[in-house]
Amino acid sequence: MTTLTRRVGDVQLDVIVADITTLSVDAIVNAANTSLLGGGGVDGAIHRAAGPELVAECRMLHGCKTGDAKITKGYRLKAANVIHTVGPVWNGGALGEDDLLASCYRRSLELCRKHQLTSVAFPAISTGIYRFPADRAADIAVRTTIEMLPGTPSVTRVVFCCFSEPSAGLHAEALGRQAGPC
Ligand code: AR6
Repeated sequence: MTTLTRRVGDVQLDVIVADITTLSVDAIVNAANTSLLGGGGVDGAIHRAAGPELVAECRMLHGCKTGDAKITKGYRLKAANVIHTVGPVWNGGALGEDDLLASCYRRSLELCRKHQLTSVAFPAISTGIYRFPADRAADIAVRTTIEMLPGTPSVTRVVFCCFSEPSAGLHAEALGRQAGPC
């Protein structure tokens, strides 16, 4: 179900409620941990759906710093690639959490540019097990993505793939505010 679609220049931005492992896009983004060896939440779902080849490739990446991102193939997923990024654990907001979360979106979109990907889907990074406030995270996700679009010309579609209606509502509000009315 598409909750909201906006165009910014030539780029289509969608907010949907879906299981990100089902999407046919060039890359889905994984909210991973620094080991890149799997975990719970969306990370666990992506590894289950992609199959054991994914963790085998991840093992060769030797982890990932918080705020950074690394790319692998998608194996049994419909998505050809997985971009693994590590969001910050929320600790009250004074430890650079906002900048680190923005960096996840920035570094993921930089990988899209580097690999000439056209479509990418993000989950609401850090808003589950890492407890980042969902409204604040949605704002950062949408703002950082829109800021990055001019420097990411290969990308023509960005999906904010939410896992609940309230999460989609927050992304839709942020998109409505920041991309302007239809
Ligand atoms: N499709 C889309 N979104 C999902 C899915 C799914 N299949 N499953 C969960 N979400 P979380 P984090 C949403 O906890 O907070 C892992 O153990 C979920 O509702 O997956 O960044 C990692 O290994 C929430 O809105 O990631 C790390 O240790 C969002 O995805 C840690 O969790 C992110 O929730 C990362 O925590």
